[in-house]
Amino acid sequence: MSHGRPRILVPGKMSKRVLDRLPETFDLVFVEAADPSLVTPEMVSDVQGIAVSGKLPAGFMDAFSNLEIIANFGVGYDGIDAAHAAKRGVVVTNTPDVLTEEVADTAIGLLLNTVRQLPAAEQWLRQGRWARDGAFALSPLTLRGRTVGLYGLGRIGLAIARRLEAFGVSIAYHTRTAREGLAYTHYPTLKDMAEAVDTIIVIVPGTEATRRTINAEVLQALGPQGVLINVGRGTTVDEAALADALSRGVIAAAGLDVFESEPYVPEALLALPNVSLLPHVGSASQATRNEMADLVVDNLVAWFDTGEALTPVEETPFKRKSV
Ligand code: NAP
Ligand code: 8YV
Repeated sequence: MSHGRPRILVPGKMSKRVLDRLPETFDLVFVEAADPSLVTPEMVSDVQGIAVSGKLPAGFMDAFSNLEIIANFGVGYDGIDAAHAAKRGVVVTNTPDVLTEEVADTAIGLLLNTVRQLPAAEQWLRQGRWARDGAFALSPLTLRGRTVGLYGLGRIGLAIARRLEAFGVSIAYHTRTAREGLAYTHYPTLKDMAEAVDTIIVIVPGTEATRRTINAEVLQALGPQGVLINVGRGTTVDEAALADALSRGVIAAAGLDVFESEPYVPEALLALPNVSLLPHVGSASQATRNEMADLVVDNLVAWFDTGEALTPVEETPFKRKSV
């Protein structure tokens, strides 16, 4: 260990603000990716913390003998094997709350883009077609009179629901546990909710339990006026089933900010006119990304200063052993 300052490893890409702030408190070391074959003998015992944006598999954690903390840039930590970290006594932190309102704003924007075809309308104008060919076609869909089912009603889901109230739509949700004190209808199963609503917004974490749960059966239940919005994780949607449903009119339209194999988007989805696509920009304003970056760094500083992380994930509610 050098200079008595904890050594933090950054595998792969990381926010510039995190990289600017970390050297105030820590010694830094970098590898191109979270690949155990890139770990040098010095890193094995020197590295006490990792700051990561993206994937960090169990095998990479196991390469370090004195690892204490993994600070994830993002509230979703599906890229990190948190159960394995828990077994090893390594704390994992994420960035809840600071991005909630931004992601909820994005979800509403994507919903309106999808239902009212606003990106296509702008293209019509930019391509000179308004002057040449006349008015853009009326949108077959409207938000008016819709019933929106939120798949997930946590921090971000609730912020989306609060915004939807102002739009005058009916609101329902599916989670494993009903939330008390809310007027929204709770459905204990996703299929039952899909049958009852005409719009689903996915905002659950990407876990084994949510994996490909938006499948052919659920899309069939959503129906021909159905709209699917996904701002959670791409793994929650069976993308082949979705492309098939969109191409055959099983549902009407979809708006997607997240994909199973980012940054790659299935050709079958790119080819469809009734999909609005965004490149995972839910939290992507400078202001919100700055707050996320600060929380990554502040978690590491708090851990080594006070022995407690600010926002540990539920699997790793640990305190530091030696402060
Ligand atoms: P959160 O507060 O933990 O909420 C998660 C919600 O999902 C809870 O209502 C939870 O309710 C529900 N849920 C979890 N597992 C479920 C299951 N198997 N079946 C049904 N419901 C389930 O998380 P959050 O802060 O709102 O963030 C949610 C997710 O959004 C993140 O994990 C991340 O993947 C995604 N996200 C995306 C972007 C973006 O840029 N597009 C940005 C930020 C976050 P129960 O536990 O009662 O089931
Ligand atoms: C980020 C996100 O884009 O917080 C999350 O879970 O999906 C987004 O805010 C991502 O984590 C940064 O790579």
